[in-house]
Amino acid sequence: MDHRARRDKSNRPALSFYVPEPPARPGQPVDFSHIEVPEAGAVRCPDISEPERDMRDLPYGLIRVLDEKGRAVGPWDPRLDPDTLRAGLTAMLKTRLFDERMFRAHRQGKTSFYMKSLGEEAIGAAQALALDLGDMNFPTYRMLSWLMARNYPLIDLCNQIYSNERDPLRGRQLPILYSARDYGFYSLSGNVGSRFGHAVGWAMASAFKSDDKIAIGHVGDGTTAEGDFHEALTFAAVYKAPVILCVENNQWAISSFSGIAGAGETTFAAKAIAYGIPGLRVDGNDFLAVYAATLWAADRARTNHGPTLIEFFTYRAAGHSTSDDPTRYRPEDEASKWPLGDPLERLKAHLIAIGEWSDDQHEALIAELTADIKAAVKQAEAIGTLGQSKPNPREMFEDVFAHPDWRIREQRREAGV
Ligand SMILES: Cc1ncc(C[n+]2csc(CCOP(=O)(O)OP(=O)(O)O)c2C)c(N)n1
Repeated sequence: MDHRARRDKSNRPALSFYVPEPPARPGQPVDFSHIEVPEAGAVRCPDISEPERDMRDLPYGLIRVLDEKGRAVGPWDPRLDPDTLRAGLTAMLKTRLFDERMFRAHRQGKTSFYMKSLGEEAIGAAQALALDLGDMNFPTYRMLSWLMARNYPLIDLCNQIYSNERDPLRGRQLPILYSARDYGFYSLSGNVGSRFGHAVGWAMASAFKSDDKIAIGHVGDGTTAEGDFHEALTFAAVYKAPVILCVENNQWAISSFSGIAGAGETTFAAKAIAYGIPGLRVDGNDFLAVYAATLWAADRARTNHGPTLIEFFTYRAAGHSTSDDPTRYRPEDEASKWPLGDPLERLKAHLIAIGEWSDDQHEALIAELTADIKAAVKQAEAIGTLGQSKPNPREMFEDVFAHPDWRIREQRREAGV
């Protein structure tokens, strides 16, 4: 008799599997009780040369520098000068005002699509200032603040968003998938996981050429469930690529909450442990913590200590895009109750606390940036908004390959351009 048949199976429960659900749905009270917010300054800052096996506490902590009073505390304080802090604040504010203006432009039919960075502006702004010119960012679509911090021209953003004849990418990308090599901003890949692989490959190429430039790659929490994330981490770890790999855990992947990507089982930073590389978990709404963690990982990469995985713990305060309505899947007031606050308000409070900013200066900056944005929008609208003017169709066949192959020539002939 088969030994399996002798087992008594009658008392076994039926098999089941588990589908995680977010703690609150529309109409229910907001519930962030599962989120632990440790004191600012509580996490230690190890030397970059410390072996990875001695750093396995870091992915379970939360690196925070700014406390509730707006003071910078603890070992991760990057001790930035006031000009850098003001540059960060300006980039964040410019991003927020521009986002608001472009969201409205979408509702007015002037662009086909837009995505806001609301609540996540600290990440791109701090990293653009922390990393060197020449380093390469493989960004998400929520990193406009990087371009703002590096002073990318507003008019070029507007022309791309309006898909008009001066679109710097000549209609080859979605309105918000920017590409700005000279600003350290690699062509934004809409295939969400691919950016990690691109960043690792670019970093390895830089090392292969004995260059001194490093790469930084970004994905969202939802994208960590894709194979690309794990493949890139394997390559980065094995070849000790000079790269920083970041997960923006903004709690949502369109309408899927982060639990669907595994947030209930462990932290995203802790995924680093399986690959044998350091993982940092960082308050993504704390400009100073983002800056310090990025610099720490950059120092490791630049000194051939290998890659670092950083989880930025944050919250997507707006909808995923102009095509999304978040009130369908989460409580309407969830964003306003996010326990880590608003990154812009926190940096502003810090600058005021150290006597380097005031409410009046803030209001004046808003007025100045609003005027700049208005001027760029006006200039772009004179060239054309969606459907009013377009790049020449002939251009879609140009700059695709260094030497156009027969398919391109054939398609161009068929299109008659
Ligand atoms: C490979 C791939 N699959 C699916 C999509 C469609 N898509 C675009 S954004 C998105 C959600 C991504 O969520 P997350 O990684 O958490 O990033 P977030 O938008 O929250 O920053 C999806 C599924 C895509 N662009 N690429």
